Amino acid sequence: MDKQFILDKILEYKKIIIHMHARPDGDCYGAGFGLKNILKESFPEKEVYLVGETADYVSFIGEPDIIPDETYQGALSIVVDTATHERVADQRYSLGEYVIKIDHHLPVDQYGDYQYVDTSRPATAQIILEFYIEFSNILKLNMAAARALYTGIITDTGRFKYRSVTSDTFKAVAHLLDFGLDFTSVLSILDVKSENQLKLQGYVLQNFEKTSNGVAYIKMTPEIIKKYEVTLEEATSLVNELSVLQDCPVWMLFAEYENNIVRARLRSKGPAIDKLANKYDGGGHPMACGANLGNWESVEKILIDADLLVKEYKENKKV
Ligand SMILES: [Mn+2]
Repeated sequence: MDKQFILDKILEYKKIIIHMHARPDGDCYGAGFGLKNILKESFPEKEVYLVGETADYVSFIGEPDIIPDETYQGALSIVVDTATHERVADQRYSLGEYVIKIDHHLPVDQYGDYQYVDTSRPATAQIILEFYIEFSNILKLNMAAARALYTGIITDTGRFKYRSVTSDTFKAVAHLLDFGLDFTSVLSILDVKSENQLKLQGYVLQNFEKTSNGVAYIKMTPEIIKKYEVTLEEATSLVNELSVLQDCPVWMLFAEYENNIVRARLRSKGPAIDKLANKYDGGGHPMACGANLGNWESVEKILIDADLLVKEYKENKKV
């Protein structure tokens, strides 16, 4: 992996199109808009676009561009924060003349011409920030980029709480504060919840269930989402409400996505859960994964497997 190689490719191309994953999260937006703003600030003569889906709760960072197919001619495509080819939000990324993947998820498939994957980084936004720091003699930061990168890092680290955070995370973020970023203004936007979201949070706290060995879970059915008038993203972001429950080192949230496909968000502060996620057509990080269950019946199956995982974990801890 070579950051210099990526810089050389950026310098070589006049047109750069950045791509994100479907249902973008804060890190995906942060890394994407962070990179876009750094490139626009550094190279005003280049055409730099970011395409993909919108995400309301981080829309303060920016809005994706809408571009015709022709724009891809002779362009460099850079896909951020996306482990697999299918997850790229706009499949036209492959129309680019050269494709670079920049990511921090465990590599599942190696799409693109060049892959920069660093799983030691808690956020792709941190990789982008470190890219800027390494070449700050050539690259320029602006406030839009600083806000985006900070958002990416704090959302993917749960406000610097996850195990994946290292001293490098703080060293990188220190550059944003030195630049003059008012980080409290970012936090105050991210922490705002609508009345409906807050009430749904109450619903989760009142209605979660748990398995006999300690897997906490909540089923976010379409009926509930409709009743509380929240978006799917708002509803599923509540998974970590269950992170504080005593004796439950693994917790999950189940929800129905497009075409009635049921997916799970899996989280752990005990046993690694990525192999469990792999078994259910999913993956991610050892402590945070997604899985495709297909239907509500499969929820019971993954709960049985997860319960066994927690049982073994607790038994091993006693020894
Ligand atoms: Mn990420």
